Amino acid sequence: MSAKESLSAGSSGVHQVPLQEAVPLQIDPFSMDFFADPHPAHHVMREAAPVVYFPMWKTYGVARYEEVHAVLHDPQTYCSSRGVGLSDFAKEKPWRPASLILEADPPAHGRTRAVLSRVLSPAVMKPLRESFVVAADACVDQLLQRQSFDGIKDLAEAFPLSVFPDALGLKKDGREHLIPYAALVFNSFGPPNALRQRAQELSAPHQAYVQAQCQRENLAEGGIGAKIHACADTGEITPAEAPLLVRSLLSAGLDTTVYGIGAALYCLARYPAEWQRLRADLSLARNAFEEAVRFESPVQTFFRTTTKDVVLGNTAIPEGEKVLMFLASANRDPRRWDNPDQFDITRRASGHVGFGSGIHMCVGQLLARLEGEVMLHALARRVATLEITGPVTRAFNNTLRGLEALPLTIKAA
Ligand code: 8QM
Repeated sequence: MSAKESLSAGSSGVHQVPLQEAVPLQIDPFSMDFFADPHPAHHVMREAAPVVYFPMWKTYGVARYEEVHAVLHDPQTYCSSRGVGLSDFAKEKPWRPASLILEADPPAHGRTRAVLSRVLSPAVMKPLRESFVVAADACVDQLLQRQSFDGIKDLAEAFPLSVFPDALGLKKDGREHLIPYAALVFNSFGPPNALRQRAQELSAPHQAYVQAQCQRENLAEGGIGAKIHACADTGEITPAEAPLLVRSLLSAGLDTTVYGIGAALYCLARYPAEWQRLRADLSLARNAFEEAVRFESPVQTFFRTTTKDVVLGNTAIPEGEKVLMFLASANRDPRRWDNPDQFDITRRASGHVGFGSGIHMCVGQLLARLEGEVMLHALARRVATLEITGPVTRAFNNTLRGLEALPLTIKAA
């Protein structure tokens, strides 16, 4: 029996399905051309095979919903503790101390996850809603006065910046570091290309800011940051772990919602019929945001590392290999979705992997959805038309997909 056949035989030795090869692709999924329009390449990857290979970066890849979902739901085989970027922590020192939640596996992951899950729970979200509504209204009010503005800077960034740092309990000083720090984090999941290298070169002041703001004395009483530190008093986490868990929220909690709200705005501006459906039924705001996350997938990719030889999609992957999950491609896989390239705010968007899936699924998803829902609700209530009135420019990042600028003109309802 050949090595291939014996691998596919499984423990029972009954099924003798010959294994496929991971199809090598010359595509660079971290190139500017790819980022400019990833959808044709996603299609090529999905059609090529269930598992593909990128010789350029020595990584396997999965672009169909089924395999992405399977990898996300088997954390024992596809681990996170060796990093969820291209760098393998078993071979390379991480660029910053590893995240205690993102870059951890069970059982260690369960303890830190429980802490962040509690400080971002429905009970904590409930009192935040009212202040978020006030902030969203104020933001929309001000934009209605101006009529023409940048949907990214003046809305997608301005709104989360007006609510998230306060919810965390951050000092007013130095908040301008938050978005550049997040851009650094997300570029750093990628390969050592120009985007990653440039971000790393400019990183020192952003890292110093974040490091300091994670300390207990810099976090306001009553905020989410203080709630994390309080868990060190009960012994659930150590005092040394608390700042690192605050760092996770500073890394993942702001830019992601900026990109998510930016995605929703870009979708609603491009699809006026969907915008009018939202205006006619404000209760669609939450699902409209969800559909925008599916449609644009602000977080495009993540890696896992195999902990053993494994067969996935009838393809053998050896131990110690990186597997790149194309979340954005899974979110538009026609094997899973009807009319995947259609933005439909009434679609059953649940099941998309824009927030991940399984044990690592976004722990801040309630906060993200709250921000998205409240902003879309405020817009749809007050704004009659939403028009793109200038050049749309793209932001380039190894992990995040979104816009640099979105010139908009709005008219009051
Ligand atoms: C991405 O530092 C962290 O724990 C962390 C960083 C980035 C993310 C998540 C967690 C997925 C949003």
